[in-house]
Amino acid sequence: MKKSIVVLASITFLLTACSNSGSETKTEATTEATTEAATEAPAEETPGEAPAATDGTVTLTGGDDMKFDLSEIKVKDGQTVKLTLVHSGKMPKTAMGHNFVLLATGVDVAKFATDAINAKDNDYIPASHKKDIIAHTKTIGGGESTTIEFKAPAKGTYDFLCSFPGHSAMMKGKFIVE
Ligand SMILES: [Cu+2]
Repeated sequence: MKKSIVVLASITFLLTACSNSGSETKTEATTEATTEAATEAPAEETPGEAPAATDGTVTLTGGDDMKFDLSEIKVKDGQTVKLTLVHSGKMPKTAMGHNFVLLATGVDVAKFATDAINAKDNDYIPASHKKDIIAHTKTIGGGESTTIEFKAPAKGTYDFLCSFPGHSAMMKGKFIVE
């Protein structure tokens, strides 16, 4: 009986002590924790969100599934773009070739792709559209990669595609110069 009274007394004392001096510190602690959580959360998300590095280095991957991993590429005005095209598949160039073609503004993508079908001898780069092309890679097959460097065109939004026959329906995107 005596023991439980002592225990009760201690608990009462602790509770009193808490409610007296504790209320202020408790609020502070909660505020701190909230602020920390708020500032930490976005910082963790940032790396995964960026589709390309801000230094103009771009890696674009296409596989046997006939898809590019990026539908949007962003670079900065005046930057030298170093673009690496990676073919992550296993199929040969003749069956599943991929390239990257960046078109000037105002070029009809569908028309370009249609004309590219007849340009097999020139890596599917139609000579008649030379002035419509800002930059392009060679056409590669599974397991290969290729890198090109070019100066980013003027600020704006441009179309890019793979000009291998039939691929541009799936393999295309926007190249944005900010
Ligand atoms: Cu392709």
